[in-house]
Amino acid sequence: MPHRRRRKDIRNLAIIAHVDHGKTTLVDALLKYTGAYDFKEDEVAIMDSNPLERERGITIFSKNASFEYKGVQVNIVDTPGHADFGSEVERILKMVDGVLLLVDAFEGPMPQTKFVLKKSLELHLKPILVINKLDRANTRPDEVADMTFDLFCELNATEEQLDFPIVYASGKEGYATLDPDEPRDSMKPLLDTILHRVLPPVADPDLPFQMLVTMLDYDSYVGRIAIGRIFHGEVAVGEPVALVKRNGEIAKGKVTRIMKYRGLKRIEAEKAKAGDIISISGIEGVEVGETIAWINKPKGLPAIKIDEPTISMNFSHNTSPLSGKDGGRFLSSRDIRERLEHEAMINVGIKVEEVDGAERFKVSGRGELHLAILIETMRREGYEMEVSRPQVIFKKMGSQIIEPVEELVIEVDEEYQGAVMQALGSRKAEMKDLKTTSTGAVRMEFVIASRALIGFRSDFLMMTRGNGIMYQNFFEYQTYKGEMPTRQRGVLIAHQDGIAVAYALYNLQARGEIFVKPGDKLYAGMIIGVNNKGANLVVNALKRKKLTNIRAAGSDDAITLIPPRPVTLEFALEFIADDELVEITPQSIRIRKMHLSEVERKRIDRKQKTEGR
Ligand SMILES: Nc1nc2c(ncn2[C@@H]2O[C@H](COP(=O)(O)OP(=O)(O)OP(=O)(O)O)[C@@H](O)[C@H]2O)c(=O)[nH]1
Ligand SMILES: [Mg+2]
Repeated sequence: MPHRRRRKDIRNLAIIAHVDHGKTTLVDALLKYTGAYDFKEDEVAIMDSNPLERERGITIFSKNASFEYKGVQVNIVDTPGHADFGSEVERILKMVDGVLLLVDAFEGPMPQTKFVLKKSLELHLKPILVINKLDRANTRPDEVADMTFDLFCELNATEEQLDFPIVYASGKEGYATLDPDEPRDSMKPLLDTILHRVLPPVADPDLPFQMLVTMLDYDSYVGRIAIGRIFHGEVAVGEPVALVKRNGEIAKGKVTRIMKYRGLKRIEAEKAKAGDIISISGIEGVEVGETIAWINKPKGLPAIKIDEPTISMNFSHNTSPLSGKDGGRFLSSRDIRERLEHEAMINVGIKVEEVDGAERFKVSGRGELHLAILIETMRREGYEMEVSRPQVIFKKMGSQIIEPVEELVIEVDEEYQGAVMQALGSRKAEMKDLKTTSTGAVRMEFVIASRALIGFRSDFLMMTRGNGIMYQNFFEYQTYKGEMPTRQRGVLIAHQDGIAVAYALYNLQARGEIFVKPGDKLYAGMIIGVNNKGANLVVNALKRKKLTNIRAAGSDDAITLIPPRPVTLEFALEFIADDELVEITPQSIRIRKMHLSEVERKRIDRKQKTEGR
């Protein structure tokens, strides 16, 4: 092999792990130790800068940061751990030369650990294992190291990959050590391991310019921004460049701005060279996976695979009687269409199609969370809309229909094992493994159709009183698994428009969980709670107590209501049936029947029954 030039002044790495194993907190620790960011008191997870990330305590968007250590610039990409964003992590791995694989010192490797490790090994990366959260009680670092070693073997790691270094750390306390019995005082051992074990990027500035676009950003002033790594050559502001599309077509553009990463900031630069991770503006129509190249000899880098969407929902403008009364600023189909088209442009994995003559849009994404984040973002921007139940996307293989199935890991106390197994059995799950963990919990692994899992999480939380852990992860496509049970419980439906009354809700709460509180605006066809008995019931939630004598006056106030179930977006999307919708406004999330009139619902019901006969 010819001698390959490497740039010793730089390292590019990503930090990967299962959700919540402490990636963002560890980046905090590295930025703090190297002084790349000036932390204020109590400031944590600074990379989770988006308001939705802060609210949910998870990373949604990958982000770049950089710091300097011993004269070397280290670019680090913090990635999301949630399974919906797995394909984004996979793309990011193409941009880096090394990874920190974090594993919680108590939990050990989890489904997403396996997924991200598999992708890293396939790309010939040599991970550094960081056994993290060493400060927690009941950690078992040696056992976790062994379990991770076994996982490397199971995933066919090479000899070289198996020779991974292990660093023990606590991102929270800000220390790392090569030996858990040694003193723990700084991040230095991890930083030194990064310098020694992450290869400097292969980078020849004399070759023609080539940059692989791994992420996109948008700025209303400069338009689309391409983010990625320069593999070869150099580029400067003002230069003409070529854009090599995925199909080999060539478009032309001109670099109007180059930004590099310093700490958490992007700073403008006049030029950049091989090995740098940068963002470039000025290339119209650029998409993820394409190559920006030298204008005189444009050559594409190997294309990045973009995973197909797995789930879809219909979006349309809000047709409820309360439309526009909740402070929404963007109400029309046209508003929604423009916003969705913009999203499809920059959010890889989101696809938008028109249905029903442009009144409705089928929006497809990589999972329920992926779409829920889009809805939540639009809602905060002032959009109102209604969305239908998430549907899994089937595929055809020859004459066969195939559907996505997931690996599901569940950890519960023994007392809930039976109920969970029964619920999953009825959803045609196949059990793959069952063990008792060192803390005495039961850990079960299943393979189950993705379709069967929609709506399961809320049942699971109720079943285990919030004490269970559940992780799912796309596994593969398998042959269609047949009919799945639908929601067993019925719903309580408001009979007419008005304001919910405490007395009426008091009488309804014996039937099942209630979603609304006194004073809430209701409309005919809106779903206000659950009917445990199974059937759908139209009920009067506006009824006041008859004042038969003087003492009864005002007694409404004395009624004690069970606190209603808060209708969060995730709950609503999981809960609704095929003939129901979630209404989303900046202020409220409501659940409703698609057809608000009872007569209309009955008519459709009868028609379906006659047709089904
Ligand atoms: N005890 C302890 N807790 C930690 C440590 N690092 C992170 N945590 C906690 O674990 C939770 C998740 O931490 P994050 O850093 O957001 O985890 P993450 O891997 O970035 O999560 P995602 O980006 O959502 O996948 C937070 O509540 C942290 O406070 C640690 O070293 N020790
Ligand atoms: Mg994070």
